[in-house]
Amino acid sequence: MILNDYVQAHLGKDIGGCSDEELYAALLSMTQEAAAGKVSEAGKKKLYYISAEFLMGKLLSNNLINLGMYEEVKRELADYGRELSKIEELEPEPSLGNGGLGRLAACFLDSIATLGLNGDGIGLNYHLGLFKQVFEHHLQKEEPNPWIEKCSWLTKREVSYPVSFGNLTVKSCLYDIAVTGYKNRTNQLHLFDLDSVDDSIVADGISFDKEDIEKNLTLFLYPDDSDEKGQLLRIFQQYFMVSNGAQYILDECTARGCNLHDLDQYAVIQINDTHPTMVIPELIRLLVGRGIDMDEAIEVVSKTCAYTNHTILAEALEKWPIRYLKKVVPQLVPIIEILDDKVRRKYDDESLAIIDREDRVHMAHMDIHYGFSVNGVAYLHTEILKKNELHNFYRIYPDKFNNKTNGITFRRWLLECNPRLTEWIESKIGDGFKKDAMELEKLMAYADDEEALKELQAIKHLNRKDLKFYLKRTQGIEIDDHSVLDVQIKRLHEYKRQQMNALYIIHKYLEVKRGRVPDRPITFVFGAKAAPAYVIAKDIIHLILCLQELVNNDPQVSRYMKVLMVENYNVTLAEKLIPACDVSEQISLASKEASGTGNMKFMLNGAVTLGTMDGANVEIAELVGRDNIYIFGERSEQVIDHYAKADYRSRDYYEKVPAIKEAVDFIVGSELLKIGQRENLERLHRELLNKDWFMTLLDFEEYVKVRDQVYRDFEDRLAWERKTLVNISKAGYFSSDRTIEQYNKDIWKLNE
Ligand code: 26V
Repeated sequence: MILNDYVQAHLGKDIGGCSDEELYAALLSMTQEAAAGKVSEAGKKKLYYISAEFLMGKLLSNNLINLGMYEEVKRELADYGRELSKIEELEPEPSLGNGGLGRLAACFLDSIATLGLNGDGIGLNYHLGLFKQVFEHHLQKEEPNPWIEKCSWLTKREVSYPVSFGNLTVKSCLYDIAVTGYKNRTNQLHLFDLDSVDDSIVADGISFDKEDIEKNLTLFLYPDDSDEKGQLLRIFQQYFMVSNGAQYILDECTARGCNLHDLDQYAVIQINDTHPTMVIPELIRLLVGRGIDMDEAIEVVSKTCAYTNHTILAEALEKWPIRYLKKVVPQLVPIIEILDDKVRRKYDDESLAIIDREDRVHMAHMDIHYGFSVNGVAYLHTEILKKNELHNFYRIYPDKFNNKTNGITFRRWLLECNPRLTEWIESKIGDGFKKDAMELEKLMAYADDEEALKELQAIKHLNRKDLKFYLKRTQGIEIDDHSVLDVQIKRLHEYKRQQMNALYIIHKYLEVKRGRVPDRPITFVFGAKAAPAYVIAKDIIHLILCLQELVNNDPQVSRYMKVLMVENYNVTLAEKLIPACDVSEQISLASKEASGTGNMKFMLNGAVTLGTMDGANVEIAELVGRDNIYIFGERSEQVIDHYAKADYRSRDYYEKVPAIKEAVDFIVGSELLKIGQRENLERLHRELLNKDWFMTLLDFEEYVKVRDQVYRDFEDRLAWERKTLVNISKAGYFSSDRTIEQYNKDIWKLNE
């Protein structure tokens, strides 16, 4: 009776006498106490995973599962007629991330603790998160997303460091979130913050005085950087994160007996994308300040830092004008100049420079020269880095480059979000898969077992019903639980091609209007936030919301198809959508999606992928075989070739293929203009015709063909369920436990 005893002792009453709020607070402190009991200092060397984002998701159920208390707590609550899922709704989702990069960091923390490794996360405590998405007049509007409550997972620590920006010095504070491993140790996520930050300076959506650093520093993740003040603020944030991180690391390592000359034997720092890159010059600066000479400091730091690249999009490879750095972090500039100078002396190749001829500092270049490892996040991505994007670096440092295909934690993305499927798997192959995900392969024994396949189908249907009630309650939209559920959930970006999905919906709408109805109704679901300053991405949201209005309110059509864009897509929504989904849309332009991790979550929960040969889709296709995935579109080499030759003209496709012209022109046709804003729809139409940088129209015809085939195949229910089963049984490779074991073996070398 763990929970009942706990509330008796602390509140003097039993579960039945407590409100949901009291139970939530009790569960929170009870798990925190249990987690604290598993903190361990074991291990001389420690990993520090520095990241601007940690997209943690709600923590209550996750922690209960990892601490082995979940079943018992659920049972105890049920004895009193109470539900854990209702109590869980009281928990706000921490808003500390944007997309895949942040969710990956959260999965990694889970696996690091689960494998018993000595490793903490370092980031920032953004009070108002990324932003809360609300839909108004079919447009995305941004609002603050305050998520920190009195009763929370944050624990304030007695740690503070001075951080200097030119002539402004601030004193930080620190909050920790305990990271529980599955039946193993507890690690920490350290989130630095500033006491003086003031939420009340935010007015009118998410705008605020970008120059009031003491009040705005940790308000938002990725504040708008479309002007100079915004870019300076990003640099303030990045430096604040890494300076605190570096001071913390040096303090901890010294306390463990490190003499700083041997830092690399006590610490390894994983730099998650380029946002934390300034940790390199900052550590060098601190070491020199503690009496180590410059050359040695550079060498020590280079042996301690490793870099992960998460994208090949040029816009995301940060290049800061040196004059910005001079304003915000003048103390780093002479060090960066030395680092650049060393490179220039050694290599007569401008493309390798850290400070380019336009006086911009290439953060990724600093990571590659002054880190000991560079990794991509899926096989194809790493190959493209080596052959194309970072080829000149690969030539001089072939040994630094390595691949670490992403993974996801099965605790959250199977055990927690899909208890029905978990129980079914356990009934078939025992519970070994919970510790060793590769055991899921044993499910292949059921690939031709009609009974088992029908059970699997029934589970999906029950999950669908849960989703139906949830969406009705939270989004006010009714979905048909017998329809095919087709889902695209991810950051909104042109390269991910949500616009191609929308064009298909238009195409389908017009077909239904002409009397060609699908065998079974289809529910098209989207979930995506667009960066506040990304105009076309917001236009794509507008298009989808207008389509939702048009399709769902057309009685002739809505019996056959429905469109739903969920508001404020987040981890919690993903956990509801994924277990209920049939078709997983992974349709990025080949070569552009570094890996994708949503694709892995869908596969694990038995959805079948419709995708291009991009990112980790390539590895999924290899594992499940071509009968169990739907692939379309031009391959990455062809796409890279189109860019090199600049020979893609979207207008050619528009003019050549009538179905493309029809769908594209529908965007500015009278039906949608009645619902939406002319300006947004016309801009999107123009973009598709005149630019289409991510080649939507290139793959559209084949997309339609293959997607229609998907829906036809769905009607052979047993054959479809077999695909589902194959997907689940081959998903073991994508456990983040495997990924982390590889990071540790090849890069971190902890416990050696
Ligand atoms: C994106 C944005 C967009 C909003 C404005 C600020 C900002 C700053 C940085 C970025 C880069 C995001 C990088 C990212 O999330 N990459 C994703 O990383 C995943 C984990 O490795 C991977 O699965 C995805 O393919 C990749 O897109």
